[in-house]
Amino acid sequence: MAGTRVALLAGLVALGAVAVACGGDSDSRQAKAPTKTGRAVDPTGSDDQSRCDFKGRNDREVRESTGFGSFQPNIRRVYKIVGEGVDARRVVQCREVDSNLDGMKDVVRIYDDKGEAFKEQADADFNGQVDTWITFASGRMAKVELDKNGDGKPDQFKHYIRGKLRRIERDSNFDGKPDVWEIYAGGVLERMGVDLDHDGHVDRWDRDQVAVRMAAERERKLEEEAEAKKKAKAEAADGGTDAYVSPRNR
Ligand SMILES: [Ca+2]
Ligand SMILES: [Ca+2]
Ligand SMILES: [Ca+2]
Ligand SMILES: [Ca+2]
Repeated sequence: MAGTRVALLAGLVALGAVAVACGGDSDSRQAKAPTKTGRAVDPTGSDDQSRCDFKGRNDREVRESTGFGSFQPNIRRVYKIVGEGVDARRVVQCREVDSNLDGMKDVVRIYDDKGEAFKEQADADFNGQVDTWITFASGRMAKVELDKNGDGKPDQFKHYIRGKLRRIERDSNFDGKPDVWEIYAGGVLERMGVDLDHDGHVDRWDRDQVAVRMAAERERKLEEEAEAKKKAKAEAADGGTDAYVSPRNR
């Protein structure tokens, strides 16, 4: 349980929820600080499963910060500098976090040129393999793909319209083709189609059944929790841009 709590705390810190309240998440250049596991942080990201694109680039600025509960920098932001002189500002391009403080980055978010979230990848079970892929549209979640059987390929697809869940497709026998379709309205499961013989066509649509309603309630609660987490994460995010401060003036 202690490990879970550490991971949860680190996750909150990664989202900025705790860091803001505690005034933590201070920028740090103290690379090579000892870690909980005895590893050291390489500022080039070569040993922490970094997926941000900054290595060997002099048009990127990298900031490492340390979340509450971590003994080492566990949040990395990569910026590009836009404009010149007094108009110069940093635009975040990539942000990656070691949520469970094992020294390996497990969540990476890529931003577009305006600093809006574009894509995210996560290793939610910390086994070193990506299992969650998120696509954003206009900064809002549009698609979430999950790998439930650990084969490296997504088998659950959640589609969102204007940030609201509309459809889930599940590949329950992991043959690469969806066989369960769930249609949502207002966060509630409206109907569910099942392809029983796996020929790619729905054989049965279920509506207004007790099981469907229970599934809807379950999904609604899960989505609410996920939305709350995403909201906290979004609020804690960089907001895309901030004023550029010359290294000389920091
Ligand atoms: Ca990690
Ligand atoms: Ca994983
Ligand atoms: Ca899979
Ligand atoms: Ca299937």
